[in-house]
Formats: sequence, C-alpha cells, structure tokens
Amino acid sequence: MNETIKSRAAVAWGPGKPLSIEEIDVMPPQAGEVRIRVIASGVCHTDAFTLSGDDPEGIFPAILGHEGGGIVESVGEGVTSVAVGDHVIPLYTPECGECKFCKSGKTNLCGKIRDTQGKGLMPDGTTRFSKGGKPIYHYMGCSTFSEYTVLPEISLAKVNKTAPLEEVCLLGCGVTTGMGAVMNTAKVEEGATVAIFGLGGIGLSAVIGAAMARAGRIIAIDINESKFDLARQLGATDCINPKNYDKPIQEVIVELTDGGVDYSFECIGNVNVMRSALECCHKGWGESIIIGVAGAGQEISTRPFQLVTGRVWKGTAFGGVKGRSELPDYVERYLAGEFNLSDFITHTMGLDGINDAFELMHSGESIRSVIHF
Ligand code: NAD
Ligand code: AHE
Ligand code: ZN
Ligand code: ZN
Repeated sequence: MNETIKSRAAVAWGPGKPLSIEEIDVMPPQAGEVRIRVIASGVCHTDAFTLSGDDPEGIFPAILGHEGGGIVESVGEGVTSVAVGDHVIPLYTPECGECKFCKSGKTNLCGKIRDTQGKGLMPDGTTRFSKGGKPIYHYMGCSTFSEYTVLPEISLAKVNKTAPLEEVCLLGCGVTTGMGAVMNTAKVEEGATVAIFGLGGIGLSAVIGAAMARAGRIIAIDINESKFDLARQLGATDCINPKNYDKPIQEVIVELTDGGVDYSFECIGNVNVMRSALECCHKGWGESIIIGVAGAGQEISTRPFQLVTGRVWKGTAFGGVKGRSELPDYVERYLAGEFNLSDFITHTMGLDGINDAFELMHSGESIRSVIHF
C-alpha cells in the first residue's frame, strides 16, 4: 500500500508530559525502507529516561518505543531482505554489514545511520510521521508506540513466524541486552562469581544469562525486595538489599566472595552504583559491565588504582548482539524452550493504558509492561 495511512500512536509532546494518544499520518516507506504494523511493544526504562528529559538526544515531539514486534505492511523501492507479511523485530542497533563497525568483527554497533537516528530522522533526513502537517520525530530508529511505523530495512530482524510477537518483542531490547551482556560482552564462564545490580527487565535477563553460562554464584542486588523471588527462580543464589547494610555494598560483596566477583553488571543507570559495581570486582581480573543509561551531565568515577590493579570497566549496547544476523537465533532458542519470556510480562495493556505502564515501572510494580495494539 503505497500511500499515507492513519495510525494510532502515543505521542511524546514534550519532556515530563504524559504520552498522548493521537491519530497521526504515517507516510509510505521510501527507498530502502519498510512500513510495519506493530503487534506489541514492551516499555523499557530507556523510554522513560528519554521522556523524562534526561536524554541528551531526546527530541520532541516524538513517538517513543523500541522493544517491538510487528508484521511488514509494505516495502519501499529496492528492499529485498523482507517482504509483506514477514514477522520482524525492530532494531535500534541496525546491521548494515558494510560500514567499518559492521566489518570490524569487534562490535555490534553499526555506523551507517547513527547520526540521523540520533536526531529522530530517517536516513534521508526527514520524518515519516506527522500530525496536521507538522512533523513528529522518530525514536531510536524504531518508534514502536505507534500502530504503524517506518524503519530502514537494515533496522529489521526477520524472525520465525510461529513466535508470538507479544512475547518476543522483549527480545527487541531488554532480554537480549541482559543475556547478551553476560554471554557476549563479559563472556562469563562456568563457575564464575557474578554480581547483578538492578533487577528490572535487564538485570533479570542478566540473571538468566548467568545461569545459562553456569556461573557458580549469582548475587542479585536491588533496593526493591519484591524482585527477589523471580531473581531466585531464574537462578540467583544470593539476593541482597544494600539498604540493609551500614557500609558500602561493594565492601559487603567483597567480604562475601573472598575478595570480589569475577563479573558485575550495572543494570540501573545510577553512576554511584556503577562505581560500586566496579569496586566489588576481584583484584587482578574482575570485569564490570555498564548496561544502565545515565542522564545528561552525569559521569562515573573511581580511583584509577582500581584499574591499575586489574579491574576492567566495560559497557555494552544491546548486549553486543548483531541484530539481523544473530537475533533470529535468540527467537529460535526461545521457541526451543531455552528460556522463558512470560515471566517478565507482569502487565499488558492497550495503547490507551500506556501511561499506566510508565507509572508501574516507576513504582517498581512491573518487570515489563507490554502494549498490545
Ligand atoms: P527497570 O526500571 O525495570 O529496573 C531497574 C531496577 O533497578 C529496579 O528493579 C530498581 O528497583 C533497581 N534499582 C534502582 N535503584 C537502585 C539502587 N540504587 N540499587 C539497587 N537497585 C536499584 O529498568 P530496566 O528496563 O531493567 O533498565 C535498566 C537500565 O538499563 C536503564 O538505565 C535502561 O535505560 C538501561 N538499558 C540499557 C540498554 C543497553 O543496551 N545498554 C538496554 C536496555 C536498557
Ligand atoms: N541517547 C543517550 C544514550 C542512550 C543509550 O545509551 N542507548 C543504548 C540503548 S538503551 C536501550 O534501552 C545504546 O544502544 N547506545 C548506543 C548508541 O549508539 O546509542 C545519550 O546519552 O545520548
Ligand atoms: Zn531498551
Ligand atoms: Zn554497519
């Protein structure tokens, strides 16, 4: 269908404002682009981060959402890798296969469209969304809080049609990020001791990854103890609330683990916790992986001596996973029963309820809310 269509969408008109459900116009896909019907979208903390105004790349008005699953509705000129009716997961980390990042073999970050993506634009520098003739910006190249959205072809992973999009949408960000951080970025080995800070969708997925890697000890840390039951069910061996101690949590963990953990993961976005996560690592080899996203102007710090004495500080985006070539296999592994996704979906709602999803996240009641279109 090569025409502009109407779509229900949750529009972020400005920082700190609730999303507003609107009927918007969505242009047809241009050359190298694909228009999809979104079936479901998870709500990730990064959506809330950008909506809060803390994201230096936050731009308004925009359609947020980046953890979706959908079906190809139409394709633009020259699109060959997906066809109408294919089931797809949008990728905020595309994979062009041609840029120096893609060819490096060292990273999943792709440079091809990163500049325009960060400005809320399609690669040709324009938007496909509008209301009353005024442009609405894209978000992370995905904008899954709209019934219809347009993405570059390189930003779509084609996945098995038998997988329920209402669940595998979580592989579009949270679950892949947490599992991938453990398996690709840290490469946790059997028997390792691991600390995971923050037990939301990302941290609990890191717990799953650590259990799959057969880590010997998985220490799960959160200030909200209601997260502990699921963490234990997924494989955490110790659950710790830092509020129950009168000394820094890194000291507690170092004492518990005969000198520190082999790997730690910060899954919150709090720069003070990032420091704790580094400093609870074992001298000589402990590695700390930053997953959480911190607001504009915030910086991490530690004594350089922590690094001089062998601790390593790393970060990861989308768990180091290359979306087009590797994500379809995550879907297959889910279908094969290697891990469960329904555990994460504590709430579902229609698009009209999307602001409730943000409230449930902020109050700590949800792991993931999934919007069904
Ligand atoms: P969430 O809100 O669902 O979970 C955060 C958890 O951290 C909650 O359980 C909360 O109780 C806990 N927490 C908050 N402050 C804490 C503290 N001081 N000490 C211990 N626990 C604390 O968030 P999420 O969706 O799981 O996302 C987590 C972070 O990861 C966010 O910063 C998000 O932006 C980021 N993220 C990064 C990537 C990436 O590719 N790097 C991908 C997805 C999400
Ligand atoms: N725009 C922010 C950075 C946000 C950020 O770090 N995003 C992660 C994904 S979070 C998904 O929930 C990411 O992929 N980063 C790599 C990239 O290229 O954006 C800022 O600080 O400017
Ligand atoms: Zn996310
Ligand atoms: Zn590339």
